[in-house]
Amino acid sequence: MTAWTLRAFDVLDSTNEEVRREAEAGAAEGLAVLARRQTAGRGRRGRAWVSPEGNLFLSVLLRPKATPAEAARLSFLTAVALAEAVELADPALRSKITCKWPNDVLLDGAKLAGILLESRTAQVAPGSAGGGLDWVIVGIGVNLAHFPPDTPYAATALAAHGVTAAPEDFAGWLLARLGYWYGRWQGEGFAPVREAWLGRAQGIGQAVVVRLPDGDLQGRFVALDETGALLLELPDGSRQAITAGDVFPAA
Ligand code: BT5
Repeated sequence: MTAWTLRAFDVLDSTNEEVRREAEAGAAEGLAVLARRQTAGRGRRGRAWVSPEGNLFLSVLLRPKATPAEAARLSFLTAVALAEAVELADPALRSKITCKWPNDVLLDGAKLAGILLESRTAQVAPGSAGGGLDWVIVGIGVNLAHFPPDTPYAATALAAHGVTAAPEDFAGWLLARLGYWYGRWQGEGFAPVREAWLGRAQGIGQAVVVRLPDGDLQGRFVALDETGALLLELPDGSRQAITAGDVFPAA
């Protein structure tokens, strides 16, 4: 299990940005940064993350011995840890918590939390084999107290379900579960993480729309493959592995 070094701030631009600065300066694996609020919280692909005080903003620094493709699967591991942390906040929420491909945790079908993975590949001498990872930052935002009302995918917060959790407490539960799953991933690979994620997957077997940069794909979400790709069964019966995109329930 990873030993975490937690640093807490009142305000930061982004906890991912703070950890990136520390990583570039040589910080060791296990640094965890918590902020009460963020002024430039970010999501994937340049999107913004609404970051008011009362919610959780946490980023951790990892330096796994893994390829970039393997490290991309850390989002599933984080989602499972997050789901378990929510259960520690209130065990009664167990049946309402699901993991949505690739990086969200839903409560009663609405987005409770988001995960942002950022990484840097080590520089390699020209002509040598591809570089390993220098660092991976796992950034986690959880709507404990507040959620934005006007997002394309409906959002929610723990407080909206009558559950009160302080960011410091939630960070403790989350880091404990994250350390556990990171240890298992390092020892056993992706298989146990995949199984735990599938046990909580949102929309398996259902009709979905996958929004890709060049258009939408309709199909049935049939599985998560061994690499973390979403397997989509198309109307003609063929299967396509989706490695990046946003998933919505089919209308
Ligand atoms: C994510 O992006 O879901 C990843 C969010 C990661 C945020 C954490 S907070 C700590 C760390 N520091 C950072 O700067 N970031 C990480 P994505 O799947 O791209 O979702 C972003 C979209 O979700 C936005 O475009 C909005 O539509 C919506 N959104 C924004 N804020 C939200 C919120 N608080 N709750 C639910 N949805 C939100």
